[in-house]
Amino acid sequence: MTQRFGAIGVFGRANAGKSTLVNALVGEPVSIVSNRPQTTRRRVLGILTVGEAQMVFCDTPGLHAIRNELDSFMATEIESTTAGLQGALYLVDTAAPVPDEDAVHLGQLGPRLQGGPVFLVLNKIDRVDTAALDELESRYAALFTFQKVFRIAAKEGKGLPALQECLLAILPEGPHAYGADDYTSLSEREIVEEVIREVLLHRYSHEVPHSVAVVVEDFKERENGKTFISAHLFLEKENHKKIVIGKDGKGIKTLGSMAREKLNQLLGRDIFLQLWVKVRPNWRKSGVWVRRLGYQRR
Ligand SMILES: Nc1nc2c(ncn2[C@@H]2O[C@H](COP(=O)(O)OP(=O)(O)OP(=O)(O)O)[C@@H](O)[C@H]2O)c(=O)[nH]1
Ligand SMILES: [Mg+2]
Repeated sequence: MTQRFGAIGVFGRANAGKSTLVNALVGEPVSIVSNRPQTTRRRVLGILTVGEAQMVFCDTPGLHAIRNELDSFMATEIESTTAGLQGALYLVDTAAPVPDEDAVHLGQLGPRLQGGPVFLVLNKIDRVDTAALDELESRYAALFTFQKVFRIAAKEGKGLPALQECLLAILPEGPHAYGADDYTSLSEREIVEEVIREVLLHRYSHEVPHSVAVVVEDFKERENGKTFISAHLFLEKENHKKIVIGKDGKGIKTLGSMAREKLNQLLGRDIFLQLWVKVRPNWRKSGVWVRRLGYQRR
């Protein structure tokens, strides 16, 4: 049988549920999720192979205002994802919609998608009644020409089979770009960095999670069968460092064991994880540091 292949961009405001949807479609935790906006910082590819069809979902950072160099990097990640797509999903958090902002974003995205179909995906329908959804659907239909509208609850997998079926139908003939068992574009190092950041996002509120960048400095297999990983956590302020380290180092210890547990499972082997906390004032405002901490085109 002939192979079919295509890439689907996943766009929308921060916190709309893009990463949750990509994970649910792929069936693996490809992209980290949190209830805080701006969780995803760079494009992450989730790969789904169904028989002769292979789809690559390009999860993007949420669209938001640009205040620093990290935000600029995130905006470029969104823009650079728009080329070569077979189609795009535009996600809306129906429990907290901001149609005016979405209108601006769709106006910018539309021309870049070069006529490819854009599907409106109304997410989190578990939190909204049907009448409100009907109203929202009409409002969005007036903003942009969507090929089709889907109503889903990504977190519980509701409405996903119909969406997947529709996307499979738009894939053109073409060879697969990935192996049948591949499901992510991230390297093991990147997975470690993202998992540590995800645990931080879940454990801390306020500025701490936004101010962190995680860099794996060392990653090696030891003779005792364990994988040794050393990672640096860069924070913007001394008091953030204090918060993360915690009283008598308890905070960083808990963070380390939570991350290790997740990583043991994800990487399928025994991990020894060492975490170091550093302060790099205002790194998000410095182009040089943003790049040095891994936020650059690859
Ligand atoms: N109730 C409900 N919550 C959801 C649903 N889908 C996602 N969420 C929650 O919405 C929050 C944001 O989800 P993410 O997947 O991180 O959102 P995102 O669009 O990737 O966010 P950024 O990466 O910050 O742009 C998380 O707390 C999810 O658990 C859903 O269908 N129903
Ligand atoms: Mg995300």
